[in-house]
Amino acid sequence: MKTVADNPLPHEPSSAVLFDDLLAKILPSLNDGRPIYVVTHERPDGDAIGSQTALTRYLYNLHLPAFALCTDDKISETLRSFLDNVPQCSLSEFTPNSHRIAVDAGDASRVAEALREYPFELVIDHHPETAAGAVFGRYRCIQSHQSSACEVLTDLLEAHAYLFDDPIVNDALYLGLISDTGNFCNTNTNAETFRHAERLTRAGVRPHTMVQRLYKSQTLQQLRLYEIFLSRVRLYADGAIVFSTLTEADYEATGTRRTYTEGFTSRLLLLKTAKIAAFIEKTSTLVKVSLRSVDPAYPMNTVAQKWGGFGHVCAAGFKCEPNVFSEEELVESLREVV
Ligand SMILES: [Mn+2]
Repeated sequence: MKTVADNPLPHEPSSAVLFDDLLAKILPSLNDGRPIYVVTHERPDGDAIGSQTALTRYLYNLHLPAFALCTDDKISETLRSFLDNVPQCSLSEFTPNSHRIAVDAGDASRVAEALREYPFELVIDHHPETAAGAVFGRYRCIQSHQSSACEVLTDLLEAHAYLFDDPIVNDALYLGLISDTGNFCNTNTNAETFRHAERLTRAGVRPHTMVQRLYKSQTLQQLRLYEIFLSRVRLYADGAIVFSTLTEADYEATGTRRTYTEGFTSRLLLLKTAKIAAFIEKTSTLVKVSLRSVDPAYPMNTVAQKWGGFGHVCAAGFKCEPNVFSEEELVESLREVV
């Protein structure tokens, strides 16, 4: 029987909540007229926008004043096309006299800085639990064995008798599934993932249309950026470790933005010899590294942790200041696990 972690306030009793009862338990308390903000992580990906859109729309359908609180406006046009189906508001419109729910973001450091001081009532995530995460949110619905926040959310909605009758909710849930599983190719893809995909497909989601919408949307500028990305490929450990780098100047030269690099890291793993891929993005103030591996035998989260980052076994990352980053040290850390 799945349960949900409960972090009661000091004056409130703790009450174990069964996963299947979570929405029934929490929805009445959200129905007091205050806005309900659904928040996701910064630099949101398909699962972040998918879970944010699906939950906001679901609450909206229940006539609750739910809004997707958009804290990072640099999202791709494709993801924007999903989000634009639900009521939204920006950080400048945020009021603390509200309810807050986080999706695909299990600890405070994942959400916008301006929101970290406010308590969240519900957290829905699939990232491995961290010490910082354990105290974030009253009800913590963390299912780290599941592929995506959208998969967790699909189960929650199904347990609450959602009839899968709203194409906007269904498409958004499917968006998260295909984004985080790399269209059912990554190691987090399993029978449960397909069961959820089947449920959504039977309800009317068109897999072909969704893939076209998500992946067949590249501009010439993006292809040019990818060309630069490929020209920078470097190999270590006999080709088992593949690196590439982009800088601010590359985005400027091609007229692109950092959001245009979705999926780049995984594509480095197409190389026959590749076991680990590292994508390094450099700006004058920040280095951001995305790590991917082909197999859980090469744990990327342990490497990311060394640098203050986190993530899943096969997909993790970290950020640091340029003066503390050393590519040689990163190569050494990766050699230890390959
Ligand atoms: Mn996710």
